[in-house]
Amino acid sequence: MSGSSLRDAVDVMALAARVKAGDPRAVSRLISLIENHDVNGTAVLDRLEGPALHAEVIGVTGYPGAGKSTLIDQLASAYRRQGKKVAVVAVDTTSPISGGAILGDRIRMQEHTLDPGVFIRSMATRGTHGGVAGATRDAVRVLEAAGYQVIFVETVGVGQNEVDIVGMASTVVTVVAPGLGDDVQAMKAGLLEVAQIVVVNKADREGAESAAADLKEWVPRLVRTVAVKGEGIPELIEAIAEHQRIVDLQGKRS
Ligand SMILES: Nc1nc2c(ncn2[C@@H]2O[C@H](COP(=O)(O)OP(=O)(O)O)[C@@H](O)[C@H]2O)c(=O)[nH]1
Ligand SMILES: [Mg+2]
Repeated sequence: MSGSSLRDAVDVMALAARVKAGDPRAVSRLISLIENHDVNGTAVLDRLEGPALHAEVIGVTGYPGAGKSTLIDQLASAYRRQGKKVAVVAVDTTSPISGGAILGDRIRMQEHTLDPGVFIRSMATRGTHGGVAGATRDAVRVLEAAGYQVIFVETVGVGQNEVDIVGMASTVVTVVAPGLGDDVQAMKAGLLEVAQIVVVNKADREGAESAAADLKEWVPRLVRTVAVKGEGIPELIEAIAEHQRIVDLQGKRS
C-alpha cells in the first residue's frame, strides 16, 4: 500500500467518525466529495452503514415560485421548536444562470444559519435527468447518519420529476400556488402519481380557493397555507405526522 492511500484510509475513517458524531463541517465535506464523485466519498459512505436510522425525509416539490423554500423555512422553525435536528437539501435543477433562486433561498434561510441544529445545502444536478440527482440520495444518507431527524429535499417540478424523490422521501409534499400560470389539469396526473399531501400555498391570493376546490377530489390530503405569514403550518405539520404514522404502521420505512 502506498503512503498516500494509507493516509486516505485514515482520512476516511476520521471523516466517517466525524460525520457520525454530527460535525456539520464533516457532513459538508463528505457531501462535496460525493458531488465530485471522489472515491473517498464512497469509502466514507460505506463506513456510515449502521443500525436502521429513522429520519423523516420530507420531499417538497412544485413549480418555481410556489413557495417551497418559504414553507420549508417555516416548517424548519416548527420542527426546531420540537427539538429536532433539521437538514434542508435544495436541489438546483435550474441552469447556472438562474442561480439567483438559490441565493434567495440562502437569504431566506439566514435565521437558521445561526442555528447549529439546522444544516442547509444546495446541490447541483449537473444535467442529470429527473428532479433529484443520485448524489442527493447519498447526501440524505449522510445527513441521516449525522443524526438529522428531519430532512427536507426541495426539488422543482410537478409531474415526472418527482419520481426520483418518491424513493427517498417518506412523505412527499407537492406545493401549488395560484397565479403561476400552472395548468391544474396538466398537474393532476402527476399529483395522482406522487403526492401524498398537496399544499395550496398563497391562500391569500386570488384563485387559491378555486385551485383548492379543483384539486380536492384528486389528492389524498390538501392543506391551505400562507407560508409568508406562517398560516396553515400547524395543519401541514399534522398532515405530515399523520402520513408518517401510516407509513410506520405499514412498515415501509427501514
Ligand atoms: N402572497 C404570498 N407570497 C408568498 C407566499 N409564500 C411564498 N410567497 C412568495 O413567493 C415567492 C417565491 O417563494 P419561494 O419560497 O422562493 O418559492 P420556491 O421557488 O417554490 O422555493 C417569494 O417572493 C415568497 O415571498 C404566500 O403564502 N403568499
Ligand atoms: Mg426554493
